[in-house]
Amino acid sequence: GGAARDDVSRPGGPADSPFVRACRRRSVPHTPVWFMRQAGRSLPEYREIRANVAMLESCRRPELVTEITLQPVRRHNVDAAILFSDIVVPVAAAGVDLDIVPGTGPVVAEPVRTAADVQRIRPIGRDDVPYVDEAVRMLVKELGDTPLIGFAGAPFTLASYLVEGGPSRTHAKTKALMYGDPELWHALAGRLAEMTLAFLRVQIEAGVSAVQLFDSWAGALSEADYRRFVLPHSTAVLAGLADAGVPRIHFGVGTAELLGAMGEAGADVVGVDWRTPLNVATGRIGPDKAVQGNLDPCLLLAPWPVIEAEVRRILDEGRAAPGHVFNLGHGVLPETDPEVLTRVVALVHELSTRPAEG
Ligand code: 1CP
Repeated sequence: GGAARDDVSRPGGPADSPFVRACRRRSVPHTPVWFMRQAGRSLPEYREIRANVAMLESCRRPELVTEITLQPVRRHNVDAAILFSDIVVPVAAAGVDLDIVPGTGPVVAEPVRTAADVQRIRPIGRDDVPYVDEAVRMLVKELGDTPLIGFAGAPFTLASYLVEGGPSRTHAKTKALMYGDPELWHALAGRLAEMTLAFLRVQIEAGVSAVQLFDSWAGALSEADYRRFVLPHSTAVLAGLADAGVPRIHFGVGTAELLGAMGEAGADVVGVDWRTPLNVATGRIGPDKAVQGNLDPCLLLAPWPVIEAEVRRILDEGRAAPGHVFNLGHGVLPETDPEVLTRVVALVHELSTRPAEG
């Protein structure tokens, strides 16, 4: 509704935060920073609260989602919160029988093979994910001026779990379906795009300040295949949110060759992993989009002086972009010392603080 949007657009509010301003390529008091998987197993308070609750179950309890989402914000002074959830939450809500297995990840009981399997993936709306709507509303109140990022999995990455039946290194079954039966592939990806668009709209209606579309495994494809099999569907999601009023971040791993195409899908911000320096990435993405990244999560296990030098390098390379959101190149590893994350936030803020304008 208009009232809610007006409220969050107030000066100093989440829509005017350094994070959202950087996404929109506006001036910022400091480079904003958050971490993919900032909520999770690196935090003892997370391990404690999750001890007796299964992953999917925890995503369906708004009070628990709120507490887990706030944990890294309290601890690290990050510039944004990300909703605690998983990319398969809307897929389960659409009627697919799946579970998140500890130590493995999402496992699908009956992998998608036929047009009938695709038909069984039901359209979703707010009433299918009331716990997400409720958690976002609670969080927006609790977070005050700190923006909340909503997210979803992109059609290719979701399709990979559905076709493989679980995590995969090669995505061989997914590619076999894509190359062998393009019509079925497009039916599946099209349906997942509709689901994802609806799911992100629920989060935006409930008040998130930005959305991130995770196409974590898109880097498995050549640019030509990405453009043919994936880009139209990711575009349906991101370009479909052009009127939604919040910045759209599009992220994948190993996507050096895809950065330009991923930006074309309708992103305001393109996520970059550690393999591509941010100045090189900006050359590929173009001057009209911000970048997010790109510290190697493994570097957080190195001695502090090594981390400090890398943070400096990334901030320097990020100056080539019209907007930079500092992040890792992929998610926080569970063995990361959380105190190192807190120090990185402080260092990014200190090194990037600019004198006030005017
Ligand atoms: O029991 C547990 O604790 C399971 C571990 C776990 C957690 C903490 C999983 C299973 N998902 C999550 C939360 C989660 N998933 C978040 C948390 C929010 C935050 O960042 O703080 C997010 C953003 C996701 C999204 C997600 N899930 C992605 C995209 C991001 C990425 O890392 O690339 C993907 C690919 C998944 C699938 C998934 N879910 C869980 C695992 C272990 C995996 C990966 C499995 C694989 O390797 O394929």
